[in-house]
Amino acid sequence: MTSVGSGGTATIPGIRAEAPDAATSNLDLDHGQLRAMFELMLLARALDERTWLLNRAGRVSFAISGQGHEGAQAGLGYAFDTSKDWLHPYYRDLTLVLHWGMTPRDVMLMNLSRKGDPNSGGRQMPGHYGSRRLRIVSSSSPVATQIAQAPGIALASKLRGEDVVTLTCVGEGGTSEGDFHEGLNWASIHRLPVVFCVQNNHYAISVPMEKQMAVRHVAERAAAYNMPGVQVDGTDALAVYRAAREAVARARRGDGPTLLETVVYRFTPHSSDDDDRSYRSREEVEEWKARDPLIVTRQRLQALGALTDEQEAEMQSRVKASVDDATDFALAAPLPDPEEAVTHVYAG
Ligand SMILES: Cc1ncc(C[n+]2csc(CCOP(=O)(O)OP(=O)(O)O)c2C)c(N)n1
Ligand SMILES: [Mg+2]
Repeated sequence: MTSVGSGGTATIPGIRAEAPDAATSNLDLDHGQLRAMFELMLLARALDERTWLLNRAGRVSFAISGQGHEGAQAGLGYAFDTSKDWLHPYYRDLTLVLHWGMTPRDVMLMNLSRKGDPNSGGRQMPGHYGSRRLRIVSSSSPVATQIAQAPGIALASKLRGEDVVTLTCVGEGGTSEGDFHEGLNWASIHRLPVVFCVQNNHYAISVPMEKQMAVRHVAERAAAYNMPGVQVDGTDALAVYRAAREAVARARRGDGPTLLETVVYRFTPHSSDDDDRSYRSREEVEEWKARDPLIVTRQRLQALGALTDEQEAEMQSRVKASVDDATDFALAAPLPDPEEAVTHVYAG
């Protein structure tokens, strides 16, 4: 396990870590917003679980999961203004794209490769999100390309004088790609309004952190680009929200980018094509599941008096109805025409 213990602190020379008590103090979200944030996490988890069931049943070709990352993404998302800010996501960002306005039906149309899939019309692998309407930039499969591209979007916003911040996410493995370093360097030189979030789940498929980089914490990489590096417990949505809010405010002020490291764990194998038993112990997985972001964030809300059992039961039934509706809708939706397979592949 990382040094960020439950509740969210880490004392690391040179980088700032969010204190656990900070997570519940000085919050500008009311109880209704806190509940909506939690319901978003429940919805993402339920959709993700349904996707795996459909994969195992032979209906969904490929599943790549955000289970375990929901707290980090919900906390991040709530710090942005989704009516104007841009999201350049990575494949685990289901919670974020739902927050940015993608619907459960959209997600299931993607998972089941249907013609009506707003991401790619059913042509891309599931997990490659993109929507011009929602300001979600299409993801590419090569890891970390979005880190080089997001500063370009932020530069455009800056040149146009817009009050717009770009959020981009990547795994910790992606921080060893050249694109990551070029992107951070460029964004810092030009003080671009961008927030880089590394969702550190300790593995790049089977490769553990210590075989990926010689620093102990991803946030330390920020020092090389003269930007703040903040490490936060990604199981605690409120701690992430508070850290992200500061990064967004810094970007809006014109003070430039921030590197935010959210420490999480993925509960599933890397993808539906992976067997994680070959590289991590069941004990390790169980230890992290005890710190499921749904458990941690539920406890935070209950401590604030923002969530009762009855309210959560109502949320769960809304979530189930929504996931059932999305599944039925997408299963009944038409597949793309075979000739559409080459749309946008060759010049028309
Ligand atoms: C440039 C490149 N190399 C390798 C791959 C294969 N690949 C896909 S995801 C992945 C692991 C990435 O790990 P990390 O960045 O930690 O993200 P995580 O999946 O753990 O969230 C790899 C190696 C790829 N897509 N692109
Ligand atoms: Mg990883």
